[in-house]
Amino acid sequence: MNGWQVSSQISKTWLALGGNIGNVLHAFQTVRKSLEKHPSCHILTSSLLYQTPPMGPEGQADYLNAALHLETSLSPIDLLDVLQHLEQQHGRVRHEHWGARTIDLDIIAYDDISMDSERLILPHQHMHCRQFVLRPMCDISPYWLHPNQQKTARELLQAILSTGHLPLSNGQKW
Ligand code: A4P
Ligand code: MG
Repeated sequence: MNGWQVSSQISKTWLALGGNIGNVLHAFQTVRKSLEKHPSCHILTSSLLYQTPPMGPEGQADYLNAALHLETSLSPIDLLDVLQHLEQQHGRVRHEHWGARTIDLDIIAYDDISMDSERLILPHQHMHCRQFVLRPMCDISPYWLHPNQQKTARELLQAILSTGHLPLSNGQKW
């Protein structure tokens, strides 16, 4: 039995990975390996990897986006600390809001918790209107139910596509 399984409560969480500077694929793979090795995390599934048009300031390169489904015994805030530490290791410098970045690690959701604190908003406050989050989320948990919107990931993605947004190109394994 792994160490992580004997600790207190195991929760399910979904993470969004994004980035558009440097070797983003390598950064994603390194982050996934670090989470695999973390004693309090266990990766259940990885989404496919998507190349996505940038949202935010003009002139940015395309992004890569993906999502991970994890079991964890970390609390939401402790998980955020782990993710922010991984962002730092990958040279993440926070400057322009929605600007280019090496890697952005967001918690899409944690169990069916709905919270709004200074450091953490769950589910992620914009996840329900972003194809680059919902498309990978649909690979791993299409029937995940947004606790506030009362719609599944698949329904939220369908709602975006029905407004005329072009679907993303097919994803690939990573
Ligand atoms: N924070 C609150 N809730 C959360 C959460 N659920 N997960 C706080 C993670 N962090 C959360 O984030 C600012 C603060 O949000 C954190 O300190 C944390 O306490 P940040 O990553 O430092 O700053 P940011 O990047 O300006 O904000 P954010 O919200 O992460 O950026 P977004 O909204 O994710 O947008 N285009 C494409 N195609 N693909 C992308 O992935 N990403 C962005 C970034 C812009 N355009 C993109 C993409
Ligand atoms: Mg972020």
